[in-house]
Amino acid sequence: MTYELPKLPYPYDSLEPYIDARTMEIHHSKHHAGYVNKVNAALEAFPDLISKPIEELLKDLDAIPEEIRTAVRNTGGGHANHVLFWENMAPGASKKPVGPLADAIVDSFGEFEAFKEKFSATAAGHFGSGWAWLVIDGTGGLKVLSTANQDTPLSEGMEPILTLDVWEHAYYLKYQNRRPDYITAWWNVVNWDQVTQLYETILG
Ligand code: MN3
Repeated sequence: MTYELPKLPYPYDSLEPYIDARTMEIHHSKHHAGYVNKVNAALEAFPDLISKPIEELLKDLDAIPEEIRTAVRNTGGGHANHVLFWENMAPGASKKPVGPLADAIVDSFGEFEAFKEKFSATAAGHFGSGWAWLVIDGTGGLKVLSTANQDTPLSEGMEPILTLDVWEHAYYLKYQNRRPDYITAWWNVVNWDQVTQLYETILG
């Protein structure tokens, strides 16, 4: 048993003009596929580990044998983070959360626009490669934060529901050094139906 690269739930060109088809194709079929291949290689001799969902391994990195812990953190994180990132987007999706998630965002950030500003500033201000996140923290509240490289909030006891890849490979072909323009464009393809559903599933 090995981890597999999931098919995208939409065609590579369907997030145009916000995210270009060439970037999507390389990002999914080369970068994400590379993480899947590498985490499979790292876990080849550990069938008891690879039989578990990748999220489960990332939630307890201390339980991973030391010789493969960094590989699982980096390449397993790379796999899990991209899975969420693809699911978080869709062409023509609803532009705002509704229901309990919409209420929780207002409770935590004051209003939806204030949340967007905080998330965008966090993504723009993150130094180097990494990810911006909206997470459910240990108390059930919402938080915005960023992580470096392929680190995931799962490893810190939090449940991510929305993420944005701010590695240069995610935007450089179209936006070059203009990461803030990529972030502004990305909001147009966030799939709030999926984020809302994930929020409700996690909080049960
Ligand atoms: Mn990426």
